[in-house]
Amino acid sequence: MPASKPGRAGGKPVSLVKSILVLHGPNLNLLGGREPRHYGIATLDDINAGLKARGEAAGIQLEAFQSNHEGALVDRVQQAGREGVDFILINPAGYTHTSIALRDALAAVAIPYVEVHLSNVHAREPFRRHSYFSELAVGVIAGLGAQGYELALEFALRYLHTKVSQHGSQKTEKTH
Ligand code: CA2
Repeated sequence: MPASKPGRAGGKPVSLVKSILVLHGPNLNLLGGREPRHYGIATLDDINAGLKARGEAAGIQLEAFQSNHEGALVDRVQQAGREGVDFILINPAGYTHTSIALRDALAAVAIPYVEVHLSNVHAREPFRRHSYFSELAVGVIAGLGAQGYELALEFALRYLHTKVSQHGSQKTEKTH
């Protein structure tokens, strides 16, 4: 992903090439090893490679970032705001249930996002049922394993395509 996109409109960097950031929270670097019952057998590299291939085929820029540190994730979200990233897919992992700071960062940059969880957080311990992120998310996917990321990306691609159509000349919706 470039440090900044060419051109600015209304103070926001703009580019014709859409970009999506995939954020992975703490311990997701361990995927593919322990706890396959909850999190499946795919490694994080497997998941990211699949998403990157699909992004490339769709002609968008896609970058993935994982950190075990809350501040690093906050910094990456702020950076995404400066870069003009168009959409975020985020699995905040354990921070789902604790991090007001990461939620605040997403609210501040106002980039639409889908919250993804590998496991069905509603079928596990009660503390996993509350998320600081769901209320601000465009949508939430949980319990579909690695496929959840793929479905979230398909949604994001269609969401961005629709947005371009609505704001460009391809508008097909009826206006009253
Ligand atoms: O289901 C999800 O995707 C979670 O976000 C995963 C988090 C958990 O705290 C959330 O409640 C639900 C935990 C990620 C830990 O990932 C591991 C992967 C392999 C081995 C151990 C942990």
